[in-house]
Amino acid sequence: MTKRALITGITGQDGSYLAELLLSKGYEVHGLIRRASTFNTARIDHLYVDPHDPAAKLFLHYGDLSDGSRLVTLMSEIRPDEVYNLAAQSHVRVSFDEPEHTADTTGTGTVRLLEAVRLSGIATRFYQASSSELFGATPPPQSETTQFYPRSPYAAAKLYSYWITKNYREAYGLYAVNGILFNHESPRRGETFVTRKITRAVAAIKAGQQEHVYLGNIDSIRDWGYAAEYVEGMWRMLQVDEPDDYALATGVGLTVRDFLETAFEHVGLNWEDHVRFDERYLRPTEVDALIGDPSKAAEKLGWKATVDGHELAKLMVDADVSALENSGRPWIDTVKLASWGHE
Ligand code: NAP
Ligand code: F7E
Repeated sequence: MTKRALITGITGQDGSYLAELLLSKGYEVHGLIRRASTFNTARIDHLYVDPHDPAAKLFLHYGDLSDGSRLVTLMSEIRPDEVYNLAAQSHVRVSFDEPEHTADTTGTGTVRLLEAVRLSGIATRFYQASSSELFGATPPPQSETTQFYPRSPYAAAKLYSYWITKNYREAYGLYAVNGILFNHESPRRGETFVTRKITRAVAAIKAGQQEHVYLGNIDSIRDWGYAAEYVEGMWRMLQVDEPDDYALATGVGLTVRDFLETAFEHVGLNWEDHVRFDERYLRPTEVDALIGDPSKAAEKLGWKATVDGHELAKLMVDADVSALENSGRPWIDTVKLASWGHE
């Protein structure tokens, strides 16, 4: 029987890789997309097949996490076996500017979707995109049992989503899990997250199109992995018998400064010649260090990150350099990860 999945946030970085993964596994994939005045499907355009074609396996539906009745309708129409809730206002710095909107989508949006699942009465497995931002001020290493201490409106909204997911599991017996994912990046990463901002700047500086890039705090530490590997972990979380929560991470932390050094060196440049400070990129409260302990995922799911932060920096620089040279689109980098066995 063909399995059916619903992905919210399918137009985002993770949604696009997850859609690729599930299609490669033979799933029928349904994605929630927001109506916008310009197209917002660039990351998944390469997967699109006209729905009139009998071979079509990807179907897109307009909707929004702020619109609960639409979510109820979609759940009963699609009747998915698996729901992946990846949609969110996901930018930490922006959440300080738009705290209420962030609470509504990143927080309350989750309970709207969980209610739609519950009311549908369908035996759906539910994945919630939780975040290492939950740990915030608690020092590393961080794992599933580490105390949460959110440091932004984004993290506070994700904290609500984490607990409401757990509560629906305990209260209603839903198969609902939290994937507590540490930072994961790729050539498809949004352009205003620090890694992609850096790798795009490296490409532009190398091409002589700009001289400087302006950044905020470059002393913070993050555990950066490759997004294409992390969606495999999400899928594995929904394949085990009992629902549980898992952290996904590489286990290694780098400073933003380390990432800068590797990215600039990769094209023969010295980062110190090109990086300037701008206080507008500082956050009112910063998360100083996130380094995950992924041993539970390794033991129970057989999941392990294979790409480290340095490799990731080089891979992203290469994609942005080649995108600039060829006017290509960096998100069409259909991933070949032989180790996962889903070519
Ligand atoms: P992303 O690239 O920012 O994608 C976010 C997705 O959510 C986009 O498809 C966006 O649609 C959609 N969205 C935003 N608001 C929505 C709303 N109100 N209704 C419906 N859809 C909405 O994020 P990502 O990096 O792929 O991350 C996926 C999820 O994992 C997010 O929940 C994020 O918070 C979480 N997470 C990410 C990381 C990471 O390092 N990447 C780590 C931990 C957790 P548009 O394209 O229309 O804007
Ligand atoms: O910042 C510093 C910044 O915005 C990383 C999201 O996917 O991962 C992500 O959140 C670090 C921070 O990611 C700039 O202060 C310096 O210390 O790339 P980021 P994030 O805040 O870690 C978590 C796990 C999520 O869940 C989120 O959804 O870099 N930094 N200068 C900067 N950051 C940005 N964006 N821009 C700068 O100019």
